[in-house]
Amino acid sequence: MRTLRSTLFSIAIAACLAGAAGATPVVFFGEDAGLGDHNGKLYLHPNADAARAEFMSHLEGVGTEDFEGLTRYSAPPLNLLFPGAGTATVTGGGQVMDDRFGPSWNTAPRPGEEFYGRFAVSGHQYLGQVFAPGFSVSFSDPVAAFGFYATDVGDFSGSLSLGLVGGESLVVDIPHAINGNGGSVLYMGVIDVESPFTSVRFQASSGTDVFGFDDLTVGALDQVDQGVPEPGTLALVGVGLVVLAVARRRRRA
Ligand SMILES: [Ca+2]
Ligand SMILES: [Ca+2]
Ligand SMILES: [Ca+2]
Repeated sequence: MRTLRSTLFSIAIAACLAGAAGATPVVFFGEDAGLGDHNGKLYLHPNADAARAEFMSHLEGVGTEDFEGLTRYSAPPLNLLFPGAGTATVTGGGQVMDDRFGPSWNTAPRPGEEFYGRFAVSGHQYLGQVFAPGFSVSFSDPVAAFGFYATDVGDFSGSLSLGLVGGESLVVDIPHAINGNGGSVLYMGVIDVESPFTSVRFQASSGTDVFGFDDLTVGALDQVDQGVPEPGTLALVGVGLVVLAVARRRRRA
């Protein structure tokens, strides 16, 4: 109990400091538990979809990369175009996968349309075989919004977080399950109108997890509406999310 209380206290202090610095991004997050590796693709993921819908409701005219138009097995660096926000370069590991097939070194068809818990959320193609820490995206111009679906995050110990680089660089916790079922689906979106960022970089506390990503959305500052909650409210929402994550991790422990 002592640990939880001091953790919450630290979080509250951190939230206040973040609020004072005016650099708190708005975070939209939802996660649906997977069926386990080798048990097929999770087609219904209402929590993740709800987070995406809320994130997208604050954006207008943004582009989303669904990986359907890219050549199967092409690998980073990948150059992507996001209308109204410029170009983006994906670097790091992974390859464009089709979930009806395995990766380039094992192209046998996958009847369950999942490969060790990873699959496309839209269509059949996605950025797969991404090993921790994940990948980085650098933008041609500063952006204020970034969102993505990820599959198979957290079926090992270790947590994944997202660094926003440029402006006021900071790391945003991704409150995903730890040691959960393989094949989970999560959505996370961040909007930071006060501190647009020039790149995002995933960071992992452990190197054993492998992920899939799909439907990357990027928004410039002028594509974000003015209805985004004030940072004060946000700090509270952030505390709520972290408290939930802490409680969940404690339950698992
Ligand atoms: Ca896709
Ligand atoms: Ca897995
Ligand atoms: Ca995984």
